[in-house]
Amino acid sequence: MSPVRTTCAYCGVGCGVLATPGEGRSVTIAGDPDHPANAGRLCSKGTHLGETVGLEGRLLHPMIGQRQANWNKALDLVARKFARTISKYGPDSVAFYVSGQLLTEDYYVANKLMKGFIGSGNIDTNSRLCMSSAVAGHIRALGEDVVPATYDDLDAADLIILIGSNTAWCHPIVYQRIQAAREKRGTKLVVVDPRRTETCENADLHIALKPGTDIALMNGLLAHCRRSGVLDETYLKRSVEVPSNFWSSLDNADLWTTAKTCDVPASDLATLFDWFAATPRTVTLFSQGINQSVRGTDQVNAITNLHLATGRVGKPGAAPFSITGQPNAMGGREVGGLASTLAAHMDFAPENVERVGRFWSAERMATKPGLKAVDLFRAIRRGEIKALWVMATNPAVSLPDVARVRDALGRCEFLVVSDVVSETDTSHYAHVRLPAAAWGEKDGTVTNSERLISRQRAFFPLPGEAKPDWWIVSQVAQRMGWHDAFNYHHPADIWREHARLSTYENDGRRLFALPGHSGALTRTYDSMTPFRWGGQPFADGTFPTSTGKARLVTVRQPPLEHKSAFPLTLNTGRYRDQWHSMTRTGLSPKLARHRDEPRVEVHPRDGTAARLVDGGLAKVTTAVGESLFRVSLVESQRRGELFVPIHWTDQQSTGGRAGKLTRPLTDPISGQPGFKSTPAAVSPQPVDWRGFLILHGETSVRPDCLWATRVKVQGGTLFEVAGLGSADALRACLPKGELIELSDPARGTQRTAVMKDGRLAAVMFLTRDGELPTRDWLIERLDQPHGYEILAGLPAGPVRARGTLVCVCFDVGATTIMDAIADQRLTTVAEVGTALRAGTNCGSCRPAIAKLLQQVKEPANAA
Ligand SMILES: Nc1nc2c(c(=O)[nH]1)N[C@H]1C(S)=C(S)[C@@H](COP(=O)(O)OP(=O)(O)OC[C@H]3O[C@@H](n4cnc5c(=O)[nH]c(N)nc54)[C@H](O)[C@@H]3O)O[C@H]1N2
Ligand SMILES: Nc1nc2c(c(=O)[nH]1)N[C@H]1C(S)=C(S)[C@@H](COP(=O)(O)OP(=O)(O)OC[C@H]3O[C@@H](n4cnc5c(=O)[nH]c(N)nc54)[C@H](O)[C@@H]3O)O[C@H]1N2
Ligand code: SF4
Ligand SMILES: [Mo]
Repeated sequence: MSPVRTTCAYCGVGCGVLATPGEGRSVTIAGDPDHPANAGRLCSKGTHLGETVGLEGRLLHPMIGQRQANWNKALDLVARKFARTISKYGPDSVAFYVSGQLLTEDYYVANKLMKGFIGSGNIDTNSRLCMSSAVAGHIRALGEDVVPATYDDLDAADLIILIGSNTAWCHPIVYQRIQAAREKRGTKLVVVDPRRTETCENADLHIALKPGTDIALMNGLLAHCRRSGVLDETYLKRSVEVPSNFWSSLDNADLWTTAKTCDVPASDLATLFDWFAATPRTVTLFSQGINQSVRGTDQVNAITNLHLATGRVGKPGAAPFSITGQPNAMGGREVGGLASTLAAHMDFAPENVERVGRFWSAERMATKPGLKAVDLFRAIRRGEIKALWVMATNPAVSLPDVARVRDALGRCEFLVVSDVVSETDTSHYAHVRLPAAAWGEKDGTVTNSERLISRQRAFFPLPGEAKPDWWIVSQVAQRMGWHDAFNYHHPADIWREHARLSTYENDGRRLFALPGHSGALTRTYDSMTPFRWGGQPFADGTFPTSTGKARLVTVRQPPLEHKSAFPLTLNTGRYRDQWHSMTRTGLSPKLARHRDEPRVEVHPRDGTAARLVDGGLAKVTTAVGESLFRVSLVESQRRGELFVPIHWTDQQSTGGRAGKLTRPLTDPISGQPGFKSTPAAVSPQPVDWRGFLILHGETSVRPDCLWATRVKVQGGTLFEVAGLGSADALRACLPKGELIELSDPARGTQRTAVMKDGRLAAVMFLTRDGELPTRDWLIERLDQPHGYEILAGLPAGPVRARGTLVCVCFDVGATTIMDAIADQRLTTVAEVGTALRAGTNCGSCRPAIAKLLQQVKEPANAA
């Protein structure tokens, strides 16, 4: 079969993918060389998409409670319950909570139903947790939520500042593009992040600022530009409104004060200041370290201030650049899927409500913004919102303070969840579960970080009774009585309407517009090639505000929180090879091995002070909850700070739960939660025993003990376990078969293997204070014939563990790489690639290899 051109399921880089379906549900994945976002490259997650498209765990039929139902019944029930709730309690008693992982067409229909026909603004999205500070910052500064940059600007820049972004892990193909620019034109790269992430490995400067001091940094930088005479006075006069107190608010922002507030060496800061002042072609790229803060909007404006005042916007290689997280975060913004926006980049101004109402022939337009995510779940908990429909997001994991969110979900009178997988922490509470079409089965458009619209295309038939999200929502709308307004037969019908609304009574004041698409034939839609809307925005120095000018916004660095019972600051974020709540990446044995357990990263000196042991367990506690993590003592953390990943859920683990720890505190303007900064404490968690289980094939067992994390491995499942008291209960996890056992009471070691028809079906190795072998050899032995020798856990000859997995494409570990560097005197990432192939496929691990090279070179500074 010839390859189908589609777009990656994951991040906002929006890479083009060539998918060639094979037998059954198999597919061969390659980067699309003709796609402008990636020119054929894919990162580790994109490369391994083929491992994640099986039907394991999929929701394939509508479910009412635990009973399978047909579509008719399920849709009727949803329509009836929503209609009844609305007629009894009014439109604001219902809500949708949707996602940047919906396609634009899905999003458009959901937004139209809620805001035009149900008549409430209560549709919010997980983009509230992700981009809403950028949206609010753009509207304040530029007049419209238009990202003023593209990836081409990264190619054309002489200085790139990555602030609050772990680009090497979260937007790897953009990171590779930045590295290419460094090689080609010597672009300087600065990373501003409290952690020394792998993004810093190939950077010219790392500013490890104290978290939450970004405003001080940006204001210091702007004050320096002013002193150095690099403000663009002509541009300021012509194109920017400046509040009267603006310049005086920067009076104290000298180098020394800034260095002190940010807790960074003044010499490093001086370097950054000089580079910035001297480099007109500067891009400042930011993401969650800026957005996810209780002062996120001000932080975004601190960045836009800097660019506006120096005239570095609307020109090649010069712009503030909010990089988006999800594949269609931008499409959601374009349709207006946030509770605070209406549709097609219009807000709730009365003339917009009237205009959109006319366009939709809407029966009952919402006239004011709805509740933002955190407030929405508060209202559900208070019983004010009685019916909720969740689509393509997992709020029981990803909202702050999930204990309260779960309480709200449990109290909700009617909860509908549309998802592709059957069991999620959220769907656990659902009254109705609706099976949605997944990536590879659904059809529509997505917009990436740089306003580039691409098609996602189906290459598999719909499995079971799964249906596209747009179809599900339209069916419910029709059954609620709005047949004509939701009579769509193909995503192209919705696309044309979306395009028509974007140009409807638009005299150019709304930059978001898709001229030429409202009449697109379905055939043309199907063969659509990627295109960007908006061109080079703001190139003429005018902005979509009432005066035509952009705005500087006075922003001040507030004092940081004073903590007593919780002396540390907890930061949360992402791992390179996992995606959010792991419903997809968790299915790939290769991706799972990069980090197979949730770790709390702690500076070694803080670790010692708290009596933590590297590789042991620790409990992280905050004002709202606690959770266990595996300890990782690393110099890459600043002192006083902890970092934990966001990916683990009830489905994979008893611990490692970031969502239990974060508080529901939000930015007053955007409503985005401050996920990156929670006062916390950490203490060691003693255990009586620890070990692992490896089971062949698929399994639904859940070990019942203090610590149990599961990961998919080649041919089976690996559980890391630890506990208190007796470990006997774990035996219930073993399958039936012939047991071979070995025990060493002196060390409290118990090793058990289960054979089925002479082949290895399971192993369980537990110990109190003995050694445990590496898991890899045992994993490879699954389903092989074995005898007692399996209980050694190692082959008979000499072995070398490969260490933590670095290159998932070629299965190369850190120890193997370090040995090769030392033995073969390798000095560059390319030489390591030639020797071991590591880093030569997707390239996501190249920063990690660079870090290992550095460690071999400077063992004293090794992390
Ligand atoms: N591998 C992978 N990639 C992903 C995702 C994924 O789940 N996995 N998710 C996607 C999504 S939806 C998103 S939103 C993006 C997120 O992409 P990123 O924003 O790059 O990812 P995060 O790890 O959330 O956080 C970024 C960095 O902010 C830093 N930070 C914390 N506090 C501060 C601070 O006060 N100031 C500054 N300057 N920095 C701070 C953190 O230390 C962290 O390294 O990634 C996308 N890409
Ligand atoms: N502490 C902390 N919390 C965070 C963050 C953080 O940095 N720190 N980051 C926040 C950010 S930026 C984000 S974006 C969120 C992400 O958080 P979530 O959106 O909750 O995470 P996902 O796991 O991506 O959830 C997507 C769900 O949709 C399902 N799904 C996938 N495709 C489809 C589809 O086509 N249709 C339907 N109906 N369902 C589908 C998946 O199976 C999965 O259950 O987490 C936020 N939470
Ligand atoms: S960078 Fe990776 S995860 Fe993001 S779109 Fe490209 S291939 Fe997919
Ligand atoms: Mo996100």
